[in-house]
Amino acid sequence: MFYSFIVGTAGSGKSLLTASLEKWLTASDMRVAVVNLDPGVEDPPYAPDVDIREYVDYAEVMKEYSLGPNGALVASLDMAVNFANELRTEIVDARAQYILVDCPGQMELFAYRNSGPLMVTSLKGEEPALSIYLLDSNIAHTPTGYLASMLLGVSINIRFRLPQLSVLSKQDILKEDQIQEIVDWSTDSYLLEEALDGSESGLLREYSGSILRMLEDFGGGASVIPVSAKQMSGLEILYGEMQRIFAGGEDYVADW
Ligand SMILES: Nc1nc2c(ncn2[C@@H]2O[C@H](COP(=O)(O)OP(=O)(O)OP(=O)(O)O)[C@@H](O)[C@H]2O)c(=O)[nH]1
Ligand SMILES: [Mg+2]
Repeated sequence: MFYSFIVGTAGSGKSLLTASLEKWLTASDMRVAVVNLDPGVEDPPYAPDVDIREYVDYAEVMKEYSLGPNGALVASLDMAVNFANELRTEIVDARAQYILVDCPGQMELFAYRNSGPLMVTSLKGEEPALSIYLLDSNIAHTPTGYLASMLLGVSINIRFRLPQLSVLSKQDILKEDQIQEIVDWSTDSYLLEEALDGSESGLLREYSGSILRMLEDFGGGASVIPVSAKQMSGLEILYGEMQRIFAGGEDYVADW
């Protein structure tokens, strides 16, 4: 069993990528199980094999504890951790090769609360796992947007302690040369420095430079993988990278 946790900012395309990846893997004769970990989702674009909504009622939590949407999500996840064993049993019973886990929209809450990483650890057990971190093309097409997205990716990496792939989601909304530019930023920090020079100045430019160097120290340099879940493009390359990690047992996590 290979676990892939799909994470990214709200609306970055996690659920649709989960659906498209399931389709792609199934069409390639692989057995896939999809896990919905988002208590608040109403109508995901796939039929979940395992669903957190069977264990916690987000609307009920919101009402009973008089919480807003984010507070209710936090509370629902905290409660759901009590059912991690049941979820895990369901996943194992699905007898799939690939387990795709669609994570909650408010990834910040999911990753920063203890319940998020605890859930990840409980679900995967000792099985090989990775996270697929989505950088939304809507945000990552500017140098500072790209930098901020990568920074968030590092936060996730620190918390999940899993090998991590960075995916540029919704590539279909960008032009070919824009996509190439972002891919180049990911593999050559000098080009990102240049782009920052062209778009920022003063203190903001200085801070951006510091963040960039920090990212480099953290072990940047792996290319982002452009995909479009809408057009089903880039999935073959994403799969190749997943395979490389699963087969090679590579560890992308910094040695703390
Ligand atoms: N153009 C384009 N739009 C996309 C793509 N993937 C997702 N979207 C759109 O982006 C919006 C959000 O997609 P979701 O898959 O729900 O994103 P999410 O990250 O699961 O969202 P939350 O769970 O609410 O955080 C929807 O309107 C999708 O149709 C894509 O590859 N291309
Ligand atoms: Mg979603």
